[in-house]
Amino acid sequence: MQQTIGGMTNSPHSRGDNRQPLHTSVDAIVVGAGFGGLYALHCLRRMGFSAIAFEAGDGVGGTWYWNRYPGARCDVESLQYSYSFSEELDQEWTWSEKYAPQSEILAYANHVADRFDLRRDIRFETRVTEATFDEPATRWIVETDRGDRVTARFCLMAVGCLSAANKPPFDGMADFRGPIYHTGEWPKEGVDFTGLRVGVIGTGSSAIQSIPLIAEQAKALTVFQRTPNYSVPAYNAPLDPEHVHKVKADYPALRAKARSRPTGFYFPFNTGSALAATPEERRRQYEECWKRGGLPFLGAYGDLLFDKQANDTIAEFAREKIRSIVKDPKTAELLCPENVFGCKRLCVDTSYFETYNKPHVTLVDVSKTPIERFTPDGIVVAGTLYRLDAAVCATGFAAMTGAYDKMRIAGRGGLTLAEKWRAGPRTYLGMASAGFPNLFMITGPGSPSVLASMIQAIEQHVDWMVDLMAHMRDVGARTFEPKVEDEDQWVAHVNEVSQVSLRSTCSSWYVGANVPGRPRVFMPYIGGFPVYVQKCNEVMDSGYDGFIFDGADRATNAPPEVRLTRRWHVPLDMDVISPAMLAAKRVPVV
Ligand code: N01
Repeated sequence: MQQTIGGMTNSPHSRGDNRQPLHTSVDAIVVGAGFGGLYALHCLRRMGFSAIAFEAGDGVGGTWYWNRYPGARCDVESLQYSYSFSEELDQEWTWSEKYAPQSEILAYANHVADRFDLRRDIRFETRVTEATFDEPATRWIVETDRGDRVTARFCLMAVGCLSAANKPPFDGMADFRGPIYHTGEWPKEGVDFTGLRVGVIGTGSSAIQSIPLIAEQAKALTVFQRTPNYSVPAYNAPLDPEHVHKVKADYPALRAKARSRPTGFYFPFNTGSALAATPEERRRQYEECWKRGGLPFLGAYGDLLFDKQANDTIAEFAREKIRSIVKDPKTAELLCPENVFGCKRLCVDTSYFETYNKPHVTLVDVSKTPIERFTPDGIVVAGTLYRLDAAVCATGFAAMTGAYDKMRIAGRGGLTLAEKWRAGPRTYLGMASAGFPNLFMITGPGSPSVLASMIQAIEQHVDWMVDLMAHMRDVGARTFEPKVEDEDQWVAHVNEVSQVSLRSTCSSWYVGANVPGRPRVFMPYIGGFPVYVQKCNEVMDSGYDGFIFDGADRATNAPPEVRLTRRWHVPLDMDVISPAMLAAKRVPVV
């Protein structure tokens, strides 16, 4: 049985090495060695910058290192959920399933680290505690919990959007006799629930993926649900080698198509209106899309996330599916969400709703009577004790900004990022924040990030950032940072575009509503990936409009040399521009 610390099992990613603290200086420090950090190291090295990455885990992979819970897998098809920067890498790696499991994605991250020889620049089991901008020296001083003190001209935050676990402090947790796990910090050696009474708190993506597998092992499973979620079947299966061969025969074509889609990945998308279709046509379309499964179900019509009436039609269809699967009508009703379909991040499952037909699985509604407390023997809700041997908090993350909150980041005049972002994150293009010179945020708040395919979003950011660094070297600039007025305009624009989408209307982690006390601001940029990429290209081509350069000995407003960013200068696929993209381009939404 795991040891519990403060009521929550401390993830056993212990320190193996005894290295000496680093006291050195480099061109760039990268915080995190997930997909963002790995690609940043690769590009920095390619462009001749020296760099060191610090990583809290004892291996690479970030999200895919920490989220080892049963059933964890991607929900963007594997053939697209991968780096696109290397044609050789695309050709040599072969995914086994439509949606790869966590272990395979982690193996891929390790393969990338080895293939591009990235490990030698990573210091593992090391958490960055402070990053302070030394104004006279115009350098960042980065300190870690291992006593490292490294200075660098640039700091690239590759800390992830969903990496700071949300651990609600339920009363009595420390008294609970069994282990308490968090899905986002799953023990490396796995967990065997055989013969145990298990409780799962939460019904988001992590819970929906893990519940069916936990139920296969547990003697009894109790799920504590605050808000039901919509979920579409994954229809996961081994990949057909013929299909893989066809994709590999022209991988760049698939990558180009993906880049021009609002989500940054390719799937069939119908721009028509759900309301213009007859009820029979709609049903046919929904049934057809349901059979394809996964997130592309949301592409059934173009107005589903923009018109409440249109959304009602897909929401009712999804509720009917739940009622047709779950045999007990009371449980089925509890599992039926009432909110906007796709407002919270849509889940993708394998046998989630079917699991509630098993006699040893119980659903407990905690929407009106919250979890009261843990006792040594289990969890109490509305005066009833649910006896448990182990508990799983599938309670998500302090999204988008949580990982930044874990460090003390001090910019000009000692202002900390936490102070600056008290009322919500403020960035220009989701990449940089005024007052924090030479600090990049990979997939930061205000960029498409979680609303696009993450790996594509990471690559576009890193390419753009490293090109900016190379430009500064070209012109002899010491620092860059956004102008306050451009940042203000971008923050207002991100907010304005979000209002167009029904996604801004519910209590999701997109708006920080899942963690009490966080400001309620729609954090990712919802204008669509190509619109955003085009904006970044325009800013770059104009000589970095909206940024101030300091110390340049040559003109900084001349168009910079386009290096890594060349592959992002692609034409938009106008057929699939969504209403949010039209709003982003300030075209009336129809
Ligand atoms: O977290 P969540 P997640 N008492 O925030 C509940 C990505 N991801 O880890 O909805 C009781 O979605 C909370 O209830 P409510 C994906 O982007 C991707 O599941 O706030 N319950 C909710 O039910 C995803 O969206 C994959 O009312 C409490 C749950 O805990 C994101 O990560 C797989 C509570 C948290 O759900 C986050 O997903 C997994 C409390 N005090 C994750 N506090 C893929 O498929 C919270 N909850 C790729």
